[in-house]
This record gives sequence, C-alpha cells and structure tokens, in this order.
Amino acid sequence: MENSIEEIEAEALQELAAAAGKDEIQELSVTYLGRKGKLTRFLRNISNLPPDKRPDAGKSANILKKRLEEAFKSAFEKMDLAEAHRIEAIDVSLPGRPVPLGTLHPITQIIREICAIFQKLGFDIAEGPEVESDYYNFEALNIPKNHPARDMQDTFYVSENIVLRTHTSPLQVRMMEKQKPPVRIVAPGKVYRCDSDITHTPMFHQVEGLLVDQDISFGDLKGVLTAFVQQIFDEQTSLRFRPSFFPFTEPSAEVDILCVMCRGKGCRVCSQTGWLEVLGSGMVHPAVFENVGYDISRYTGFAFGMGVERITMLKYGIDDIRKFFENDYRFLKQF
Ligand code: 2U9
Repeated sequence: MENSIEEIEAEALQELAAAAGKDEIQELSVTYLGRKGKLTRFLRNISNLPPDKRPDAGKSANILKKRLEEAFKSAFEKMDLAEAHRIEAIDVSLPGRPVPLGTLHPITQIIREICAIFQKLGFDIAEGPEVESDYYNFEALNIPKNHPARDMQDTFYVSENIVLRTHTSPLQVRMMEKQKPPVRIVAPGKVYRCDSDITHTPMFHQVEGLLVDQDISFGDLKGVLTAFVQQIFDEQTSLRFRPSFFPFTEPSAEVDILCVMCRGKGCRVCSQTGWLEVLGSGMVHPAVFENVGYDISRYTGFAFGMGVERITMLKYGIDDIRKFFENDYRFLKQF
C-alpha cells in the first residue's frame, strides 16, 4: 500500500481547499478518483492486504470515495455560485451606453424645408410614379419627337414607350387631367437622367411647382420665387431672371441668385460671374394646357423646377454631388 486512507483523505481535502478554479477541481477529481487516481489505486490494491484487513480497508475506501465525490461536486457548485455573483455584481444603476441616433439625409431635410416654404405660400404637395409613359414624360409637355432629351443618351428607357421620369412634371400633367383650376402644387421626388460627373448623378431629386388660375402673370411667378429664394437662403439674396427656353413654358426664364459664397464679387463657385443659377421657370405653354383640356382663353399659369442636390450644395458649400450618395456617416452626421 502506497498511502493510508487517512493520508489520501487529508491530502485530497487540503488540495481541494487550495483549488483556485473549476479546472483545478476537475484535475483533482482525476488525480484521486480517475482510472489511475490515488483512491482508485488504493481500492485496486485491497486484494493484496491480508484477508482480515480487507473488509475494513474496503469499507473506509468506499466511504472516502463517496465523501470526495461529494466534496468535488460541492466545490464545483460553489465556483458556479461565485461566478453568478460576479455577473450579478454589474451595477445595474449605471447609465446605459449611448446608441448613436441617425439623422435625416441632408437631401430629405432640404426637400422638407422647400416643401414647407411652398406650403406656407398656399401650395399642396403631390407625389407620383417614377416609371412613366413617353406620353406623360414628353408628349404632354410639348417636348417634340426630335428633342435631345428624348435621346437614349439622356433618358433611361424601360421599353419603347416607358421611361424613368426625367423630371417630376408628368405628375403635374396627371393632376391637371384630374382637377380643374385653381391648381397650386409642388412635386418633389427622384428623377433619372443618363449623366454622371462631379455635378450630375444618374438619379437626383427635383422639386417642381405649378400654379394655374385666372389672371396669373409673370409678376406672380417672380413674387413667389423671390419669396422662396429669400426663405431658403436669406433675405439679402437678390435674384435675376434671365430669358431661356423650355418646350413646356413660354416665356421661360432661368433664375440666378447673387453668389452665396462671394456675394457678387466673383469667385471659383460662381465662375467669377457673381451669380449662381438655381431655378428654371416660365409661363406654362398653351400647348400643355390644351393637352389636359384647360381653356387657354381663361387660364394662365406658371411653373418652375429646381435640382435639390444643387440647392443643398450651395446652401452648405458642398463641392461634389457624389458625397450625397456615398453614405459616409462622417459626412452625413454634419447635417
Ligand atoms: C408642367 C408644365 C411646366 C417645370 C419647369 C424648369 C423650368 C427647369 C430644371 C431645373 C434644374 C430641371 O433639375 S433641373 O435640371 N427645371 O428649368 N422646370 S419650368 O415646368 C413645368 C412643369 C409641369 C405641367
């Protein structure tokens, strides 16, 4: 016999008391109760004892085996309990970790701002399909068959007669078909053009406006657009109307504002002209009214359109339109 049963017991309990973790307890359990463990060896060697000693030795070895099994089990449980206490020791009264909140995309913010200004001026907001027929996107708006906008280079064709709308104007045609004047609507939304560089993306956002009633003049158009520009930029922003051409308006005018960067002195942003183009506008062409069945001897109206990305770039001094579509949080969180 290598060790007496008393020695094995004292040694096992002493080592168990010093065990620092579940792994050490597991190792001790193998050292004493495993196949080659100290107590197992003792039990195996009982047959070598004189016959009269065997019953007592067997009895006390089995009692110790049970005792050690229980001691290891309870030591394991104690460790589990200590672990649970450590977890419970988390201070639940501490404030939670802040979850960063997203913000509205700058384009969405400016669309909302533009719409709110026109709503105060008495316009309703209208939205419509981004996939349109050739009729609503071009024909009804007096855009002739040979117009460059109809070219595959400028327009995304879904099929021969179906396009991704190149402006939000088709929606306004649909509105006029449904309702008689007076009409006062602004149409915000995505539009698509086959174009991509530092100032153009294949999808961008427009807000267009349309006002139709009796006795509407170019003076009304100037008044509404001046009120709008001075609210979206500031009251000191002066406007300039320059003659232009669009198939759906006659007469037509492009609207420039005094450069927001240099206030007219001339800089890189305004190409040294002192002015920035921000809107297109004009009196609705009688051919458009005839297409929707409006009486051109009774009604006149004006329309205007603007690119939201351009307005946002000028308002915040952003130099590359592609920044709006990269979803870089460091850029977006500034707005
Ligand atoms: C109807 C009739 C006429 C909308 C108009 C413009 C002038 C215009 C451009 C501004 C920058 C498009 O995004 S942009 O490239 N728009 O210059 N848009 S008048 O005229 C309409 C609309 C609807 C029924």
